[in-house]
Amino acid sequence: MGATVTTGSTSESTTGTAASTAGPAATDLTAEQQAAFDAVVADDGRVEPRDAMPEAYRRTLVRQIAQHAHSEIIGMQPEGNWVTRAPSLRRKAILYAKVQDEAGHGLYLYSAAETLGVDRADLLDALHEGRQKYSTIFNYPALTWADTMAIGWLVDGAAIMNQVPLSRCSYGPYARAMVRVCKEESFHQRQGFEGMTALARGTAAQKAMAQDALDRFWWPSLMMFGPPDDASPNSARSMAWGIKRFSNDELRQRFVDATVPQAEFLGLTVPDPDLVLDEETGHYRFGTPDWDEFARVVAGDGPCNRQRVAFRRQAHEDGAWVREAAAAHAARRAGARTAERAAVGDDASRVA
Ligand code: FAQ
Repeated sequence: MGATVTTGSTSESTTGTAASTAGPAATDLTAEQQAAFDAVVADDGRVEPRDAMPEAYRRTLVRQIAQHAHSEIIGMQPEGNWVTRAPSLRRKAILYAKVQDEAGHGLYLYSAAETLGVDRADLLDALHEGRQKYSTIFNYPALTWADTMAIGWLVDGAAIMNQVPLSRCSYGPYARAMVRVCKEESFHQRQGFEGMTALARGTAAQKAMAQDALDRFWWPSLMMFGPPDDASPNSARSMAWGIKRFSNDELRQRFVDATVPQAEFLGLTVPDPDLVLDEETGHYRFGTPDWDEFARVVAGDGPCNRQRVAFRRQAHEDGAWVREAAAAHAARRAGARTAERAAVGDDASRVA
């Protein structure tokens, strides 16, 4: 915990400053290194772990990738809650696979973060101690089966809208991790939409359940894209660095444009009295999310924040024996391999 890592010319505590946004100015590189970095970004190339990069760029990536990884594993909880109560064996098998996929996404992302010189154990400590964030959406409860389907449709739908551009992010390991993640999220979104379709075409009670889920998940889904552009401290710099390709508001608009027709297809009503299609632009105009609520949930005061973090901490503690066993097994295998190599060396010298 609190390990100090050295990356390039600077060192920092991975549990402390890695979680904060502001880094030193981009002048911590030599002029030649800075020019090489700028050229890669300008040519839409990929920065790789071995390349020199500004410390502020590295910190921004650690912050974003860690928050993204935390979101994936905390995001297993609302739907995981329904695995034992799925309405059929088919739905249960699909949901189980989806929740496992989210764990896998967390693993790719922690691995991508580790290429930036941080340790995943420190990142998990930062999550458990509330020093790093995860997406606000996962602090809302999945109260009904329809909520689980709405999460697939809306939350995975929003995740794809945000993450497809990230597969062109300037940092190679993050961009490559996004390719498989997006393919899997795409399946998740379709299973959610298919499940919502079954409910919307079902009994009156099932349709009402689907509408209720849309009512509760619509606005929190719009908040997933982050604060409005004029209140987003990181966007301008992240876009200049090619980490983000579109602003928070641009992606939010794309999500609304793509999702409203889907709600109409389902015969459901989007809970926004201001929603209207602007015939001239072809885009929907929509109301303002409750940014005070967003700030409260980010600050730890959402409906399920405490429960989510407490459950995650408990799961981590309960899994300690697995990590210890895996480490002991790896150490024993490494020892066996060393002994084997030594024995081969002895034989070779006898033959000679
Ligand atoms: N929740 O200046 P910006 C998924 C923070 S994965 C909490 O605009 P930025 C899969 C932000 O971090 C969902 N915090 O920041 C799944 C920053 O914090 P700071 C997660 C938020 O980074 C589906 C501050 O506010 N996806 O759903 C949120 O440029 C189903 C100022 O904001 C990702 O993480 C929020 N919603 O843009 C799993 C994608 N929004 O500086 C299970 C990668 C903002 O104090 C089931 N991340 N903040 O540390 C991104 O694209 C960006 O980080 C944004 C925010 C767009 C989220």
